[in-house]
Amino acid sequence: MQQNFQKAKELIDRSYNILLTMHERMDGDDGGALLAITHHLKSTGKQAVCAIKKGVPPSLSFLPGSKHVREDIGEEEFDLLVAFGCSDKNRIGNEKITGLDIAAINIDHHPDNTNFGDVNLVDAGKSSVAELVYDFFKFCKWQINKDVATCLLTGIITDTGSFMHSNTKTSTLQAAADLMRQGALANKIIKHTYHSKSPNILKAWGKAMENSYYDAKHKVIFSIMTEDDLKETGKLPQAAFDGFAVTLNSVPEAKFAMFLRQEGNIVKGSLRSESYKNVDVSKIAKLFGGGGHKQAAGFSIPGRLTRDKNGKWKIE
Ligand SMILES: [Mn+2]
Repeated sequence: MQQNFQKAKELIDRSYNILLTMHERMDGDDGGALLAITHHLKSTGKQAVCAIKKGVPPSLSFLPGSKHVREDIGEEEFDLLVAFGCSDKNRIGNEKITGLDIAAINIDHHPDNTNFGDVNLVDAGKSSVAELVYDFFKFCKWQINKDVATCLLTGIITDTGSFMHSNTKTSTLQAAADLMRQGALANKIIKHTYHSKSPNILKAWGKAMENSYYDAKHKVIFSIMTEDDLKETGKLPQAAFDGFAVTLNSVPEAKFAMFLRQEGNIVKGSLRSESYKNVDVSKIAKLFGGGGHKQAAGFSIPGRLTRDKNGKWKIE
């Protein structure tokens, strides 16, 4: 990794117009890492443009620098692309960006990353892209100010479930402690990312809890939110169910948790498990065209959740 860090640093050092991007629907980890590097680039006088399909969700608008994130690029020219959390280039979801003929740095911690970059900073052993980018800052001896620290700690906190998941290693806690020393406030980040739900979202979670079902034969806990269920809850923000699959995954006997919900004409699936359960949920997600990590994965497929006359769920 040190060699790749060196190559990435050299590429950044000799570039001036840098485009930073990630997969659509910014999350705390890739988004935090992207903004942290943006802060550094701007502090050195470089042009840094952040373009993310569908922009910043309200839960992450507290991140310093988030108001500069755009949903698309214009006619400007770039000499370097930095992509965060994309296992392959198409996950960027913007043909204008994927079609650019410029050098690319690919930063990720998905085990199925295709190493599409000219330089790849990919380590599936890291808790988060943010922890990897923290190591990169340290390698480059770049200054970690309060804004950078807040962005990186947000990535670590959101990807470790506030240090509750098994990906929390001693290196993760050491990085988090150092980021707090630089001024990042863990309690404030946790408040923004986990403990701010509208009454409507709480009701929707209640409905999703009520719909949960434990299949004792296959040892799976699942829940389904149909269009009808969602009608009752009213219009919800996109991130309304973030974290629900983690809560569903509280049953010790269940090998994994699966949460399916209708979102327009798409069925979204979230899967969670734990290391001691020895299930690779990313393999299940892959069957449906999705992906992710061993213990946290997801997919989206076009279709509609329906129930047949025997009470069996289907996606039509
Ligand atoms: Mn991540």
